[in-house]
Amino acid sequence: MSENAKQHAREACEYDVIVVGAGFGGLYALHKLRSEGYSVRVLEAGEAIGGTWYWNRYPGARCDIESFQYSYSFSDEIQQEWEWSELYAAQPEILRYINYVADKLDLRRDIELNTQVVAATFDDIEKKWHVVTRAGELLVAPFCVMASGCLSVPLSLSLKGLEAFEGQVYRTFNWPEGGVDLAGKRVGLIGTGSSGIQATPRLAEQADHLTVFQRTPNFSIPAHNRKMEQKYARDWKKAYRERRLQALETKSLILLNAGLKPGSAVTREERQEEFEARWAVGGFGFMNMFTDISTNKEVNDHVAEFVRSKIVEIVRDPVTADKLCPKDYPIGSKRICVDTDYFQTFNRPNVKLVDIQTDPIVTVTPTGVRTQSAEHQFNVLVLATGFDAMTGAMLRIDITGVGGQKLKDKWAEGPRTYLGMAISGFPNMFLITGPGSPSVLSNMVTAVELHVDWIAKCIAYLKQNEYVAVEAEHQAEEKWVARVNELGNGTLIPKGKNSWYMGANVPGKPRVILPFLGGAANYAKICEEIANDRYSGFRFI
Ligand code: NA7
Repeated sequence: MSENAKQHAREACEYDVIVVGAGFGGLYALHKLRSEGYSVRVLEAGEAIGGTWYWNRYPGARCDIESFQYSYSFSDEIQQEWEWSELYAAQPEILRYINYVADKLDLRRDIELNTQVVAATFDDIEKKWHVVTRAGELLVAPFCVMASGCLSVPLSLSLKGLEAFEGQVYRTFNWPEGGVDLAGKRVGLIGTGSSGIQATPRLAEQADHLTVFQRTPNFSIPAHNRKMEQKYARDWKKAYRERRLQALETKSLILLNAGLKPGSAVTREERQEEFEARWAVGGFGFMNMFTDISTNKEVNDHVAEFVRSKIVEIVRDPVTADKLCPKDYPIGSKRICVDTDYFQTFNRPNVKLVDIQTDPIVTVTPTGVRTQSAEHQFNVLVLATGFDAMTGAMLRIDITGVGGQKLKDKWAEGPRTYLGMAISGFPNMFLITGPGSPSVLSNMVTAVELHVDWIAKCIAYLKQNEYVAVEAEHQAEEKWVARVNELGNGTLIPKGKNSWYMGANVPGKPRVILPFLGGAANYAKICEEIANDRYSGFRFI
């Protein structure tokens, strides 16, 4: 460390823990670690708290896990007090909930907004992280908790001609607060992932005309969202404790009435009946009806065929219906979508689908988009083109570990973590829902609680034993990475098309399986066993 840096460090603000990000993960980390007596500072790039739910305020933004489950479980008072108005809450309601929690737990006093972390360097002599913000502020702490999100770095789409477009360009990731008046406007939407699929029906209602540019059609299951029924809410609140415990036993940390049989063990007719029943209920339960949908190609093909038959049934124009049918990748290998009236929207007279696989975009023009075969005129372009998932937020910070090792070098061939929570060579840095953990394949709110609780316990163990640092061992990390790859390769996920699960949506990003596919309940047990085994695979200093 240079003399200059040492001088800065002396002037810096010192805390026990620095938390990066004030979304679900960072807020719970603050609450938990502060209640254990540590001084905690949360640094948040946005001008308000909420993370994903602060930024993604596009029309139609909504959670696709039921809100009774996609909410904190650590406080019974909170889960009893808060009232959800719909089965699947929309973004404004989730953001209100997050703010209510922050106020109730008096979290704001330890959060610095408008504070983007640009660098973090481990001082191996002091055993402390030196964290630098964009404004040049330096904060020092022995522990760093990275709650920077899995889908928080949007892809900057390099579309030829975009800068010359004379209308407005909006990104779903950063939709203007207060909304956009689309009345009388011709809108072009690029991207048909979850964001595009949720936005499509709302944009179509508001705009004069909507053109959806689709590169890869997506599988989407109807949400069948509805206003919260009193009885449903009462039942949940009464049974909350046991239902939360049951959810912890599932592979996604979500109660989805998961089927216990493999699809391969029943006849095609029985499967068909189950497909219909699950489609009628809607949501992610559809993908959990059989145990082998993500591993057995024949079963997977059958499920995919059923969803295509539904698309063809819903969409009246057979050419559009055919374009909307995903045909060349397994269902579930790309993140499945849950929608409200997505396919139905293509029956509206003011909505058009352009398949850019067969009719590619040539350029954006000042007045619209030119594809190979046509000129499309727009006043507004909406980009819903996705994120640098799971590693983007870590890698945009200049993170330096022991011996000057850069995280971006260490992860050049793909992320390497132990349990998705720790990185060898980067002591005292913890990741919340990092790559190598089930993370995005599970209920993220429960997943962050599990990680934060584990981290708090690990720090307590370190303190009790008078250590100053904890680090994943290289060997343990190697074995974990191999296990994550092996589990992933045993599924159909690597066959996904441009899937962000594999980093395949980002040009030049290494193609590796990012989440742990062994199931979240199994994963939680492994983490617990490791903790009980005096943190095997970790080295304490
Ligand atoms: P996604 O799911 O990554 O979707 C991005 C969409 O944008 C997808 O349809 C992409 O097509 C499309 N895309 C990306 N780049 C381009 C270019 N260059 N040209 C045309 N189309 C493009 O992101 P979302 O925001 O919808 O959802 C992210 C997660 O948030 C979601 O999974 C939930 O967990 C919540 P592609 O499929 O790559 O061909």
